[in-house]
Amino acid sequence: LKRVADDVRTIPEEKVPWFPRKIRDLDKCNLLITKYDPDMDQDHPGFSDPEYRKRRCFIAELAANYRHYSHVVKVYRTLRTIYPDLACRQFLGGLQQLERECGYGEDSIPQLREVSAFLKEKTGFQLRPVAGLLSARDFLASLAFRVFQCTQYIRHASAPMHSPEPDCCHELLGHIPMLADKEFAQFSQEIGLASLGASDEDIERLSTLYWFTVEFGLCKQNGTVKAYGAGLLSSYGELIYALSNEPEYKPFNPEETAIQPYQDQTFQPVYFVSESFEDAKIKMRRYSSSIQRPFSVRYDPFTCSLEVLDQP
Ligand code: HBI
Ligand code: FE
Repeated sequence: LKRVADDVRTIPEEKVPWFPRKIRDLDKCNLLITKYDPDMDQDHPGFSDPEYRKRRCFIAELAANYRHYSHVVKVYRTLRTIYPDLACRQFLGGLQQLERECGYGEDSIPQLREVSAFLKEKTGFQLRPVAGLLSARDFLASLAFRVFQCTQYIRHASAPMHSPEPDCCHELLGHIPMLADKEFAQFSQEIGLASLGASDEDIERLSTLYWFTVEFGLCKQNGTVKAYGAGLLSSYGELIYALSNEPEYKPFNPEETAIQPYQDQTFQPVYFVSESFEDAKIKMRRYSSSIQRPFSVRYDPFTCSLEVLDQP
């Protein structure tokens, strides 16, 4: 049984107009009829309003540059197949909710505003757009307020499975599902609170802790090891590698984890395994209270502000 569209191609002398066959072909369905647009049509009510025409042009240009990002489809599809075996239960639960309630799917990239509203309801976390990689101090400070700084651009299409910097695939697939978990949200805020006003050396140790937990953390679950780190959950290659028997595992212990040298160019040689998020949070809290600061901080969720208490 031959499909009609295949037949079309086999009869070259019968010219049938081209038509789209895949959703990404809609990128080519872009022929505009301009005769009624205000640049061409003297009867258009906006014809003599340069401000209006400028703004219309700006918005129209965004539409003209819209592309169906098929490499993002590939990222989503490839990772989605291995999550059930390798991702922790909290991640899988979060992702499922995002797929049901928030427009996650291989053919759609949700809006930051929607995902932020979703998280706000689940754990009080909110997203704020960021222009790129922030300094560790600034990035960690936002976590104290349950704000996650989220990049919005997409990785380059020539390398769909890798990005040297955070991009929206990394944020949406790696971080967001985890931030929908209450225990993990609390753990993240804990690191943020510990970073406020800390010395450069303490910031360095806290970012190493962040690296080996939030980005590359593993945890025990029903007798097996699963991934919860966003760097793993957004990288097909490293996710498989981290849960193979190649790398070394060490138990998560903030004092030791905070001084472990790390790799941001290749796979990690060592991963830290937590007993549970509850356990990681308790250990993290104990570690942060050991950081010397001449004051202590408390976050007031009612006013979304910090109370700084001077220590006697
Ligand atoms: N900036 N935008 C952004 N996203 C991150 O995930 C991020 C960052 N700056 C530093 C950082 N992560 C970590 O490597 C730690 O230093 C906190
Ligand atoms: Fe990240």
